[in-house]
Amino acid sequence: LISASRPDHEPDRWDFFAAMQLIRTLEERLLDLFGKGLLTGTTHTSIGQESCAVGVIWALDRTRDVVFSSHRCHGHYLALHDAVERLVAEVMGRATGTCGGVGGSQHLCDENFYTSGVQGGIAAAATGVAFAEKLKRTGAIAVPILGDGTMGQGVVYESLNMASLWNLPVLFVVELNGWAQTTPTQLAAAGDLHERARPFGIECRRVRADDVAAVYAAAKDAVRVVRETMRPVFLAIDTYRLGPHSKGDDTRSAEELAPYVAADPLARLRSALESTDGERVASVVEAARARIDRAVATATEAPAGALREALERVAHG
Ligand SMILES: Cc1ncc(C[n+]2csc(CCOP(=O)(O)OP(=O)(O)O)c2C)c(N)n1
Repeated sequence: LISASRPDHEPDRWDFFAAMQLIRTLEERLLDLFGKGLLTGTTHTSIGQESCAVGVIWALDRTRDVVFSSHRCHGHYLALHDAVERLVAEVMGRATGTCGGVGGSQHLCDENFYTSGVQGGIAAAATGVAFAEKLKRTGAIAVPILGDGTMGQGVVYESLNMASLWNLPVLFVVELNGWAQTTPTQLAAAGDLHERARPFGIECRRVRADDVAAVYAAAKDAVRVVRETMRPVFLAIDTYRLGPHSKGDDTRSAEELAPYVAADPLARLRSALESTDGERVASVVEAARARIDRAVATATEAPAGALREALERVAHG
């Protein structure tokens, strides 16, 4: 079974590829299902940003670290818990979904994984959880994964302040994808976002998302520092969103996207691996497709969750 969670051994390029391909396949399928009118609500894909999810999440201790993600959360969730079937059922509003179909795409809650569609709130939640973990002496760290647009939210700065002042084990991650919905980051944020946490006395690090192994190495070292020093670290990842903000809402032209499509980290990894073993690449791609097919078929047959049931009652009397 193709898996999005970290293997027991130190991951190699094939492991990274399989996990990123599974995330891409799932999210392309979700867009397709929305297009066919088979899903309701909304969804935000991380197409083009999969190396951030896999690189950061695989650097964590999955058994105790606590991850907080945003509206763009599927990749983070799969990299942590590999719960393809529960996620598909959740987005389809089924009782078998991660949250019984009540949370949908943006509001997942599963053991040490939480998401919220309210921009910035996760920074404060993660800071509070880090405080609790510190008091309990668990050795766990909290990891809020934010977007560059969310760096305009005041609560993020309150959280950076408290995390630094109280020496809390928080790894603040920001995925700098250049856009907040339809607003380019450079029209909304003054100064250098890579250095945003420095005035709070927080060490700022950066990495490019082009190479998932580099993201993994940078995140691993940042996690080590947070755990050893019990101090927050701020990790900025330069990436790019290749898909629309949510479903069809893309104001960017094909010319603007073209160089980023050509530099797609997943496509580049795939062609590097194809030059060593094309058949193995094809079988990874096929295994991802087959797993998503099965997950969609199973969820389609599953009973409706409480929210969907209530909505259907309202619609049909
Ligand atoms: C408090 C709040 N304000 C506004 C929104 C609407 N909103 C949803 S996503 C988004 C853009 C977020 O941009 P960014 O943080 O860069 O993340 P990205 O979508 O690029 O991953 C906005 C403004 C929201 N969900 N919450």
